[in-house]
Amino acid sequence: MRLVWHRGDLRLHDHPALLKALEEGGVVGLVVLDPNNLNTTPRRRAWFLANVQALREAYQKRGGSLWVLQGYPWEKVPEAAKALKAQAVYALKAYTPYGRHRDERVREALPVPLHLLPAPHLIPPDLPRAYRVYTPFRRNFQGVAPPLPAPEVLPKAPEEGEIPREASDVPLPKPGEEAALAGLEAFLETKLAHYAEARDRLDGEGGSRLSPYFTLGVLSPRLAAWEALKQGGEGARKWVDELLWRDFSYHLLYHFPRMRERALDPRWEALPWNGDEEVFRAWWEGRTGVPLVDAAMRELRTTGFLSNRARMCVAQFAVKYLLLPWRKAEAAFKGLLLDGDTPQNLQGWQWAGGLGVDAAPYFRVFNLVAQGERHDPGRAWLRRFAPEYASYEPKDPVVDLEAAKRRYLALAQGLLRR
Ligand code: FAD
Ligand code: IRF
Repeated sequence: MRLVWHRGDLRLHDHPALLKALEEGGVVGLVVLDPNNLNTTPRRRAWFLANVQALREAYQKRGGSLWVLQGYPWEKVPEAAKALKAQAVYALKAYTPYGRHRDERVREALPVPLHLLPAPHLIPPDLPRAYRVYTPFRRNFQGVAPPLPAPEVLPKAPEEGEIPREASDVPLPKPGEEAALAGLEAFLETKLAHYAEARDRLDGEGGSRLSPYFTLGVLSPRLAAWEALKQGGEGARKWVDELLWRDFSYHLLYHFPRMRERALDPRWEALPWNGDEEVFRAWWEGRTGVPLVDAAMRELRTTGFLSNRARMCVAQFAVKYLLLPWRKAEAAFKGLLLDGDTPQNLQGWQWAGGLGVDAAPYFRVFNLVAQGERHDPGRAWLRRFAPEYASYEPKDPVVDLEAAKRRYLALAQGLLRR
């Protein structure tokens, strides 16, 4: 008997560890509900638990079973291994600081081997050379290896553990890999061809909206890229580029774990951050008087999703215009996202905020009126989420946009001269 321990890979398709364990003999799936991961907002807990439930059903449908235990993995994985007399535990390699720490502790606590197989990324995040800039990182892309099929049948085994239910304060997408695969198919069929032009829409309708699935590994990025490239075209190339940005995020955090606490370019830490709680709340609650920012923050709160363009705008506004303490804003933002993911969110904030990720120059400061007019030309998105505004012109804004931009640029130039 072998244990297959699922963590951020709640699926059966394209799963090297599951297939490897099956080659060796009997298999039982395992999820450990880890207080260190589940210490988050109700919507994010609910999304994770709904996908654990869907994974259990996928195991059952094929005749197998998924154990779900609650507690610290270094206690629960050995307990499950002992109860099932497992000869080994199989999992996909984790690349985040906590994931790596956890896996070392589990390895020490386990009387049997823990086999960690490379997770299907497009570029392995743990390249020996560390890149801070996307373009040279991307040169390591050598094409996509074919995805692995899901097993059709799984060995029969006893089942153990209840999956708690949690109510979400936002509607959740349909959980599970079947829904994710259907979503992928629909995106490829109807939107991929126009992706290059439509991806910047503020309403997010140009993208796949598959991020909540990718974040929990309900959908394999390798399978997604494989299917897109099979279809081909400019849209496919652009979309795969975004999946490569996802790998770049994992790569950055793997090599620079300190970016959880500090800007990748630590010179920016010396900006005079504004600790005023009122200003933070205005941003957070979407009442800054800047229409684009207010619509975006309200969409995020009421749906758990936001387009990439809107994320860039609100993060940059928080960092460059308001000088809000960026880690506090980054963490709060992640709590609202169903796809909230430590590496991607850190990368996104440090890129949009010009804090050292990639070659994003500090002097790139969005004009939030022009951004709105350009990427929501009919203002349908603005009307939907911030109907009190008739246009993208600010109304009694918390900061004067021109003055705040000048102030930031002067501060930035001063820091770079030091
Ligand atoms: P699509 O356009 O369909 O792209 C396909 C997939 O590629 C996405 O699902 C995602 O997995 C990946 N991807 C796309 N854009 C990026 C990017 N810029 N960086 C990294 N990966 C990308 N994405 C998250 O999944 N979780 C986060 O916590 C997160 N935080 C972000 C914070 C900020 C400030 C910014 C600017 C971006 C953040 N992103 C994050 C990246 C991006 O905004 C979302 O992945 C994307 O908007 C999700 O929509 P989609 O699934 O329709 O993407
Ligand atoms: N992984 C687990 O093994 N156990 C859990 O309880 C997890 N809960 C999560 C909740 C949310 C909102 C997200 C992800 C998880 N994950 C859990 C996946 C982790 O990201 C993954 O285990 C990683 O290797 C360690 I989003 O952090």
